[in-house]
Parts: sequence; C-alpha cells; structure tokens
Amino acid sequence: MRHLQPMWRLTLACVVCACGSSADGSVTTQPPPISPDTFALRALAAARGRRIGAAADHGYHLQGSDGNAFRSVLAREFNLLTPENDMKFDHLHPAQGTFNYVHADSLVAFAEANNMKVRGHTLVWHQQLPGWLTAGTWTARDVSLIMQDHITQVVNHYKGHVVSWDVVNEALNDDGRMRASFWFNSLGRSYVETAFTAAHLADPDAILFYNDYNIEGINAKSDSVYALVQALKLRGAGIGGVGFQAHFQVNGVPPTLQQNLERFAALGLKVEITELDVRVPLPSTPQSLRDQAADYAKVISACLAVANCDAVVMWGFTDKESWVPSVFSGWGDALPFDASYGKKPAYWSIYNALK
Ligand code: 9MR
Repeated sequence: MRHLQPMWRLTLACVVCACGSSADGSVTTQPPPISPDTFALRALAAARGRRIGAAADHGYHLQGSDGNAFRSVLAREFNLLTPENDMKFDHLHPAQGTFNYVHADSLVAFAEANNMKVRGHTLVWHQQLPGWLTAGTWTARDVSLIMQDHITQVVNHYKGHVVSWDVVNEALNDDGRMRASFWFNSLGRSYVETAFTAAHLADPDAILFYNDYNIEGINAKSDSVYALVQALKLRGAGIGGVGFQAHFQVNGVPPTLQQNLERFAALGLKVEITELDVRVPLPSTPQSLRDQAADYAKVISACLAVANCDAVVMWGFTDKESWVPSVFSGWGDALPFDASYGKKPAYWSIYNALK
C-alpha cells in the first residue's frame, strides 16, 4: 500500500487514493499510539498465541464523537482490527474505475500505529454493492472481469498491510444451497473459485477466508461450506481459512462449536471467529448479562481448544456502537463493554477464559 501514511502525518496534499478526498472531505489527525496495558485482553490473547479483535470504522468510530475513548479502548484491548464497513465494495469502489481508500487507509494506519493486525472484510459479498455495478447491463464476462479487477486492485493496495481477507462472504443460504446473489446470478458457483484465485495471485502471503454466519455448529449449511472449502483446497485455489461469524442470541452458542471448528481445521485450514456478538433482550438484566458472559467464555474456550483457531474478533466492542439494535428490534447490549466503555461481565469472562 504505497500511499499509506500514519494519519497524524497526513496533509491535504497527500490524501490517499486514486480519486481524491474522503467522502466527507475531512482530513483528521490521530493521537500518538496508545501504550498497551499488560493486563488487557490483547496481552492475554498473545500469551496464548491468539489474536483478539474488534470491528470498527473510520468515520463514526475512530473519528466519531467518542473518538478518544473509542480509540483508547480499541488499542488497549485488541490486537486485530476488522473494518466493519470501510473495505466493502461500495465504500472502496464507488464508481467504475474509481477507488477511494481514504477511510480504510486511516483504519490501517491506526492499527499499524498501535501494533494491531488488520483482517480485510470483504471482497465479494451480495450486500453493499454500488449502483453502478448492480444496475449496469453486463455480460457474464464483464462481471467476472470487474470482480477480478476489484479484488486485484484492493488486495494489491493493501499488500503487506492486511494479513487476511474475507474473500467471499455469505455465499450460501441456510439450506446449504448457493445464495441467488448478484455474483451467483451473473457467474454461477464458479465465481467463488475465481475470486480466491484472483486474491491469491494479488497477495500470495495473505490468508484467504471464506466467511459466513449460521455455520458455527454442525448443520446443513456448515456441511455445505465444508464441501465447498474442501473442493477449493483440493483445487489449489489459495483458500487458507474459514471465518465463523458467530452472531449469537444469548444461550444460543451451538454445542457442536468446537467439534465443527475441529473438522474444518482438519482440512488444514485456519479457523477464526470473525464477528462475535451475543445479543440479549432489552432491557438487559443481571441474569441475561451473566448468561451472555458464559456464552462469550464458551466461544473463547472453543477457539483455545483448537490449535488452528488463531483469532476471535468481535463485531464492535461497546454497546454504544453495534449493528444489533437496528436489525433485531428489542435486542441489544451484545458486546463486552457497555455504552460508557465500562467492562461488563462478558469482558471478565473473556479475560478469565484467556488467562
Ligand atoms: O455491521 C455492519 C453494518 O454497519 C452494515 O450496515 C451492514 C450492511 O449490511 O453490515 C454489517 O456487517 C455485516 C458484515 O459485514 C457481514 N456479516 C453480517 C454483519 C452484520 O450485518
């Protein structure tokens, strides 16, 4: 990523990317790196040979109204960062041939300044696609070339800065069949292998993931993902791992989680928990937060029990900023820090599980 510079050194003259300034036109500064706390989650995870991560975005997180508090906790506790939205297709590639890396570069700069690694999310998904793509009239060949060009450019931009990519996200339905997405409808199931091959060519060192939800336990969908990734691996398509999103309801961690991680690991793949949260009915109660804490511990323990499980990433970290309440009405408080950045029982159960 030739253009990437720490944000506190950015000036208007060097705003990153092929197309100019950020969406809101702002150029912001970041404080110097935050010193890690020896007793924080990241130190405990590192001692177990794991990474512990959180999702965040540049705009409403790093630069939002809680900027300093948000950044301090993120850098103190986590050593892996996933852009929640900033690396999605519509964010990075808003017009045909135009790439905008400003916000994503800011996140990567923050991560690097704070000795965190970055998981790239996500190259090929059915959501957050730009109108120029979905409303265009294309042949299958056009779509394939656009997809491969997107992957090549983005992976190349972040080569050496992003350790792993969710190359294909959510390609399957819960019944295990291929999802009728823009990509599948245009290209058929071969798009998955084409995407992995393009990403692998662009950065042979990045670990390339298939990522999905409702595949944490053994079920029809995870069986289907198993067959898909086994075939990709046999064909040498460059797949290196499977991401298990793990958006759970309280008391909803599947009992077969560890067994499921083990069978994927036995294929020679890394397995990561990539989007963990545990939603509870609102208002939360002391009991629901205790149950939630037990669920977090189950997930951490399952990962620790599987040698190839090298990371657990939460989909955010504070209840102040989470996708959950806007999508699951009446549910929320899904993360280990409360809305004031206080440590919840879930935090301490993650802490104890890692210790
Ligand atoms: O958390 C993300 C939210 O801010 C976006 O509006 C949403 C768009 O669909 O995507 C959310 O993140 C999703 C992730 O990229 C893929 N797995 C499911 C996540 C929650 O919807």
